[in-house]
Amino acid sequence: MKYNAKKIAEELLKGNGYYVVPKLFSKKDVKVAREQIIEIAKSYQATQKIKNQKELSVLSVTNHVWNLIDKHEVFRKLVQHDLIIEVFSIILGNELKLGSFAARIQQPGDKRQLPHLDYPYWDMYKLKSFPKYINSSFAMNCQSTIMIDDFTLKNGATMVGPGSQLRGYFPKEEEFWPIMKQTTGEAGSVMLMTGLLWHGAGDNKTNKPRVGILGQYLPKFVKPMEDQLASVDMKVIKKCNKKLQNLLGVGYPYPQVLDSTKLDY
Ligand SMILES: O=C(O)CCC(=O)C(=O)O
Repeated sequence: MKYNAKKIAEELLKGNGYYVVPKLFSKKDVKVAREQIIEIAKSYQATQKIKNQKELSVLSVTNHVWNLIDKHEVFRKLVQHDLIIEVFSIILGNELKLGSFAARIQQPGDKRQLPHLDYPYWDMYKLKSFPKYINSSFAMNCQSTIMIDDFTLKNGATMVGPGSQLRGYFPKEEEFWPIMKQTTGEAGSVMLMTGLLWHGAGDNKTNKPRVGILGQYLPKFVKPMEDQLASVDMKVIKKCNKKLQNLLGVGYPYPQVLDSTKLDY
């Protein structure tokens, strides 16, 4: 299926604020990704202090597996899908950077999240810590949510507030719940949005974990949330193609020491 990246970008910016691309990723890639995420999440059980033994019966004690780029080649493939990069380059500029690529597991029984914005807007409830007149005139974050399991109304498919990306302020619950919709889809589908869209994971009322991968993409001038160059092994980075190296920030020159008296000759 051929998608029109410009139209999708327009929908994220000026339309409903989100777009679900059905089954963008192959069953094989999704299976490998799921196996990897589960294996890593399970290994956390051994290293984390578990207060409640019952937690051992679910997939893991964690809601996140961070730094996926370092963990397996399948993630290095998923993160740079042409359609995602094309759409997000229109919105963020063609030197966009990866802010984070992490699995998020909505565990059985996990309650819905409060509606929120994503980094760097996530704490915009502290309005004074942001520039005066900050608004939604341009986006400083794009998010991809890759559905590693089917996302359903029962297992906590991501909740969104259609059109809320235009409001430019932190979500108010009384404004979110009346407009809330859930973004369902089969495993391998991806939901695209900007970090300005009011959203959050839904209630997982099933007895199985709901796994997704959250990809955070930023304009080149926003500091990434995960320090890619410090987190991903240099041996892995050297083997990445140019497109992924650029996403990880290889060669991006700032900040740098420009004061010659501080340079080590
Ligand atoms: O897992 C989801 O559906 C959304 C998660 C999310 O919005 C977050 O953790 O910031």
